[in-house]
Amino acid sequence: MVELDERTITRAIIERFFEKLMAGLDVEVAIVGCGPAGMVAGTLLAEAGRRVVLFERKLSVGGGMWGGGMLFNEIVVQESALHLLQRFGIRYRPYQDTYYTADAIEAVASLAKTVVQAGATIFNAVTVEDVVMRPDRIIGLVINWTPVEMAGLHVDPLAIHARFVVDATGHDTEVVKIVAKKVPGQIHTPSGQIEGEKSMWSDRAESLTLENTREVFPGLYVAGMAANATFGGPRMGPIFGGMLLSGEKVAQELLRRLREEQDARP
Ligand code: 48F
Repeated sequence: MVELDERTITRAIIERFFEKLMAGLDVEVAIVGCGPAGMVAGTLLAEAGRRVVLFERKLSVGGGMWGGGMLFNEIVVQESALHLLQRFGIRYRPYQDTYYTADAIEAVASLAKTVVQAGATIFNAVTVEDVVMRPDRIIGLVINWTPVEMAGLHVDPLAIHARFVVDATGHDTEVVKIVAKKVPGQIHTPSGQIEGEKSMWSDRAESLTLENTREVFPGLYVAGMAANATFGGPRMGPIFGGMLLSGEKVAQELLRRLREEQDARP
């Protein structure tokens, strides 16, 4: 019997974590936010063989999905997004017409398991506090430990590079806010500024989420609720099809862009 040694346990954690950190220094896609939109996007990109990292401010992934609606931990998904529930192995039940329900906990757990097993790396308890720009394109992210931010400690951050960044930070649309402040009037919305989220209108919000999932500044895409908050779409409440479909759309767009860049290289 080998006696367990605390130093070996510590070394194992440090070495394995540093492998992830080093591999995450230069990636093809960096996704900010591990809500449903970010985790779907991360999975589809990683499954296609792309180098992807996700940063999540909280210790737990899942964003606004855990609590269903008002802490009733069931989510509603419309028929058009059922293929994604199936792809992630999330069981669902028909309710009526186009409405289906799923257990919110099973949904988050399945998304989290699939994204990591697909090959994406999640860095949790890490906050994205700024972007790296050159000067007309986003080429990376500035990151720090969330506890540093929470404690208000004056500690310089670190940075990573990415060909593309996805703001999947939900209602807060944090990455776009940072960029909009740095280059006033220059983000690709009608006003050049963040349009801001409108009041609840589930039907319109779900279709607009997909329309609004696009590049908002060179190198920066928006997905999920951040897309509607950026382009002035309404909120939708605890129906999650739009979030899943938005993650799928941004992944497809980025796979196309990455392929185009590869083909253009001599
Ligand atoms: O809010 P969230 O779940 O975004 P989503 O994927 O889904 C929205 C729905 O949950 C719900 C809705 C649909 O009915 O409207 O709200 O668009 O997940 C966003 C994640 O981003 C993290 C945050 O902690 C959350 O888990 N996040 C936000 N800002 C940062 C961040 C940041 N600066 N750095 C890292 N993570």
